Amino acid sequence: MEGLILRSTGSRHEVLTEDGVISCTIRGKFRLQEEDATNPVVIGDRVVIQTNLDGSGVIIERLERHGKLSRRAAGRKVGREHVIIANLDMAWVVQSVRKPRMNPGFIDRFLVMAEYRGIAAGIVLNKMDLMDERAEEYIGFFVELYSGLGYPMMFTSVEREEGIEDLRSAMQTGIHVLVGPSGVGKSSLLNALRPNLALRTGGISEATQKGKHTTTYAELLPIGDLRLDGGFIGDTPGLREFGLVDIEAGELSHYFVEFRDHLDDCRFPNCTHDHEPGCRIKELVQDDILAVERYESYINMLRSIQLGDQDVGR
Ligand SMILES: Nc1nc2c(ncn2[C@@H]2O[C@H](COP(=O)(O)OP(=O)(O)O)[C@@H](O)[C@H]2O)c(=O)[nH]1
Ligand SMILES: [Mg+2]
Ligand SMILES: [Zn+2]
Repeated sequence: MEGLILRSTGSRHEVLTEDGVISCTIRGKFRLQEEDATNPVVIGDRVVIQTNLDGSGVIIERLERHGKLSRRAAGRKVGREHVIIANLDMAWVVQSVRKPRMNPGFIDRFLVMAEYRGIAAGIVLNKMDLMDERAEEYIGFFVELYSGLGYPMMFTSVEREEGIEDLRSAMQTGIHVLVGPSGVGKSSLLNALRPNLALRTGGISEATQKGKHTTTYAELLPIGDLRLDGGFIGDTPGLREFGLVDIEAGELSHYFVEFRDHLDDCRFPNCTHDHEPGCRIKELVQDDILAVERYESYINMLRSIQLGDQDVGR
């Protein structure tokens, strides 16, 4: 029987099947095949299980993954891949109008990682109730920029219960995640999307304007009815952003969607669009055809990669 991993705690895995949720262990042999990963199954994995007479189950196979989200493992298992969620269909970066203010550098890093991993990306702009004239001017420009690039945008206010229905509709099928810095309202959005479930939301500290992070274990939460073909949202601890892990300087420009069509027009085929003469990208930036804000993000990320410090430049 096939199923979907909803939650993994230690050696117990909750698997959604046509017959409901079945608590499973993993067949010992299966574990050994996974030498390069820290965790044999993660939320979002599609698996094959066998059921026991007592109603529990055993995972005997993991189906091929697509759209996985991972980071490098730390500590004892350093260097191995630590997969956080598998079969991710869409990642939404959450930003707030104010407190904290929308951060285009964060959005660009997120979009680049999503492009690199082949995961569809969207932007949720929360705390629309905090919009004022100054914020409007700053944000209006970026709203146009990102929608122009083809990224879906959602505008929400948990406070006023606005835009939540639109976001919920966009999540009716597939596996989604909300990614974003502390305090932008991810937990509040999760609560609003799933009114039956009360997650804890961290209070925002006036001094630092940073909310508390309260998620403690990973799980897939159904958006509507609990069905295999329904929509899910992955709630995972520590998923604030995707690092720039593994992207090489020479390929970075491919993940800026609006650069792609012009990359063959630079004088040098290995142009990094930085200092080289005859760079078409720089020309288009000077002519205001490509947004200088995106180019600056590109250069910031390029520097981070060149320095080998893939988390700076934020
Ligand atoms: N004004 C306003 N505050 C919000 C909104 N959504 C969340 N907040 C507040 O922002 C703070 C951080 O929210 P939280 O959901 O914990 O953010 P998280 O760190 O991204 O999970 C809390 O005090 C929320 O009540 C909103 O739409 N408008
Ligand atoms: Mg939270
Ligand atoms: Zn160039």
